[in-house]
Amino acid sequence: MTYKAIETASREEIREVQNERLRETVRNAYENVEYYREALDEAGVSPEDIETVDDVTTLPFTTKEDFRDEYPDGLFAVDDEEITRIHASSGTTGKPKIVSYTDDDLEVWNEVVARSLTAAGVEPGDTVQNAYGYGLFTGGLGLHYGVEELGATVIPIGGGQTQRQVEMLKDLESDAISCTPSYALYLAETAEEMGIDIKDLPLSTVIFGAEPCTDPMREEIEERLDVNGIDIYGLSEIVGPGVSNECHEAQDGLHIWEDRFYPEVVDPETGEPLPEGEEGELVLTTLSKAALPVLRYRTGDLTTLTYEECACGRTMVRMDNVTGRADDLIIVRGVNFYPSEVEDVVLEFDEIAPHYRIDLEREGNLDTIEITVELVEDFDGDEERLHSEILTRLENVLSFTPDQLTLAEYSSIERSEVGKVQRVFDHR
Ligand code: DLL
Repeated sequence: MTYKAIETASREEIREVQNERLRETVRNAYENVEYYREALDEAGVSPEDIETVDDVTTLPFTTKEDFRDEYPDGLFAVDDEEITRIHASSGTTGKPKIVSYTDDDLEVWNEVVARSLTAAGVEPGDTVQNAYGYGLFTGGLGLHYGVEELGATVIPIGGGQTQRQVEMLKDLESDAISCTPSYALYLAETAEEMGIDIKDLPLSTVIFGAEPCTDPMREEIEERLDVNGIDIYGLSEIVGPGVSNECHEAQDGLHIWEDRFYPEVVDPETGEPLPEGEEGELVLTTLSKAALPVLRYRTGDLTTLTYEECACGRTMVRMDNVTGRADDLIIVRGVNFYPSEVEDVVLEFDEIAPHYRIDLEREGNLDTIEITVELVEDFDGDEERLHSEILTRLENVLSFTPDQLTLAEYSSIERSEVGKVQRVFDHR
């Protein structure tokens, strides 16, 4: 089942819509945003040069630094009176990126979230407990209005209050919960401590996003909660949650709502567009945002695209789930790896809980790395043997030996009840 007919339209039809909306978006950006007027002039591109989406590659990139330089509203294309809502994405450093929406933009956003929920298997009449934080973060209100748009019931509980969340899940018999993947696991742990078997609840779907989640982590969520784990992706600069979503039918990549957001994958180093199927950095162009048109935004997220047919019948391109960002790459003593590689190893061991942290230090001129993992609650095996097994696995996967591997007690790694989990601590 789809929410909108366009989701199964022919590729030609989708392209027609994209062409027209791209032309309109570039015109809006050029005429109403000084930053874009200058950037396009500099690139020698005029809005009239843009005829089809093939011309998108002639446009300059927009980066998160551009958002910061133009703080707070230098990228807005409409007057204040036309703006209905503001959100912001904080990130870890520097000024927040401020984003804005007109009435029409909010309608589009609600619709793409309703499409996403439908893809996740949520139906009108279902109940969705929304455990994303409400406020400037786009997760809370984004999911909230999408659920309402779909005609389902939203429980706006927001982040935190985990025991309460468990009670509500039980008492209100929610069909789905939306939260970060790490929080889904924390919910399972909390339910267990409360003596409630979360698998017995009617909950059938976890719509997780806002953080990377490897396949083994998803399996862990599905198993621990006895649910379908469905990935939702998005970012504030483009709209918020609802840029793309997995379908429950295939659970094989996230359909990008590409009549609204035009995707490319580029080489993160050179910015050169990459062919279908090759991994690179996702670049997105909004196709119908009035308040904040964004041209070729460098998301920093690593993925691949496939236009192959999907079992669900949707014709919209799929992206691989994002397990890392270009800037997540950890470089220690000349060796490069992504945190997701550590996650894959952690999840291989039944004796280890699905929680870990990576600490990077500098001692003199030397970088060191400590990996901390957690034993499961009822561990009663041979710690030394386990330690050496995990170390060997890490060495094989990372091609170097972490300076320290600590097997910590169950529950000793801090859980994040609100917001996004932090697993890498760079003290250098
Ligand atoms: O995290 C929007 C969102 C809310 C998405 C709720 C899904 C659910 P930002 O705070 O602007 O917006 O952060 C965007 O988070 O560039 C990715 O690096 C990461 N991210 C978002 N969704 C996923 C996902 C929201 N499903 C940044 N998998 C993005 C991996 C994700 N990373």
